[in-house]
Amino acid sequence: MKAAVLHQLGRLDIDSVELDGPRADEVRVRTSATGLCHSDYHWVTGALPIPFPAVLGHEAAGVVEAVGADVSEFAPGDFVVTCASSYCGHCRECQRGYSNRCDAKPNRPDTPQAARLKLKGAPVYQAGRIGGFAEEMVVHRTSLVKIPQGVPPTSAALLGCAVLTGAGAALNSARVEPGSTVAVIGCGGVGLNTVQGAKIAGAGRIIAIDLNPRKLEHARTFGATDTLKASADTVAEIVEMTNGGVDYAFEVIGLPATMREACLMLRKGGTAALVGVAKEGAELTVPIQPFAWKEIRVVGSLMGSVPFQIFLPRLAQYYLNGSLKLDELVSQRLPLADINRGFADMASGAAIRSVVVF
Ligand code: COD
Ligand code: ZN
Repeated sequence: MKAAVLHQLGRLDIDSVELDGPRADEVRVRTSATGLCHSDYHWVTGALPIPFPAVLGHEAAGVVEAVGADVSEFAPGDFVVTCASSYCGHCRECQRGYSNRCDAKPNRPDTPQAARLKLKGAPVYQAGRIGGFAEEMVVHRTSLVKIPQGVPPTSAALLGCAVLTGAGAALNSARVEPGSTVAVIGCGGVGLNTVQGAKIAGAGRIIAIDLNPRKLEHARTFGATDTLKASADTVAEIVEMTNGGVDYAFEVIGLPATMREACLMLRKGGTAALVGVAKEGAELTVPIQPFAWKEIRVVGSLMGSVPFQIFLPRLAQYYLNGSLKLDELVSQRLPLADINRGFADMASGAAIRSVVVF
């Protein structure tokens, strides 16, 4: 089968690879569509390390082709979405209900010893234990969830990362309260979903902040009530616009400077949620006194902060009843052969999400 393979930094090559499995607790899925996430781009550029060769892509939708002997929850023909939050079910985090933080992700088919993907007999790493930029995927059963029919595959694919991460930050990590004032710094594929998550939560005012004016226009269509072009004065402008600061500030880029701004733009009792992941070793510097005088809080956010098997069908239902936009997140559909163009459009800021369709 065909796959886009990362052999070196900077570009993907289309190769014929061999796929093995499913083994007992795995599922083989024919890929319908896979979104290009900024994390994939970080691997392409080397901003995040990954072993070579690798098949990237973790935000996929497809149809189950075959299930392993121990899999009873899926059957051939099921419409499924992938998520990188596979889990063991036994560790402390899973047992507390936070399988997104699982300590012992199962059955690592992405390790050379257990590789399900091979190129001329040599192991190929499956990014996110998924490898969605390929015609088929063999994944652990805990990397999948069934999605109701009626969500088009190109839209459904985005549920597993961009929508889960973005909307989950607002609805689960920070638990935005009805009527509150929210700022979202960085309105890309993930941040726009934080905007619509805040809207679903009933936020009274949602201020979108981005360097790119086109992203601000998009943010309005996803529910932002106000927009602000990011500048050196972002914090002062937000404090002025809101008469003292916001109840919730989301950083959805991954930069220490904008994370600091998220903390500084809070009103008393406000919460900053850090969704972006900064470079290895990066540190956040913020004044300490507001933690006491203003009782501000800073929270992390990983893959929506909940078990995705519960949250993604709920998000699909929001789409089906018209309260969550998915189709509008898809800027372009690409054949696998044009995947490098999709990453170029991400780098230039031209696309919200580009989706490879098979
Ligand atoms: N000020 C304001 N806006 C900015 C700035 C800045 N200094 N720099 C960039 N931006 C804007 C860009 O214009 C763009 O609109 C947006 O920030 C970034 O959007 P995208 O579409 O490029 O990126 P996303 O939305 O796909 O990804 C953002 C993440 C924060 C999720 C990502 O970069 C990241 O940190 N990934 C790892 C975290 C994670 O858990 N991800 C989920 C699993 S992959
Ligand atoms: Zn992602």
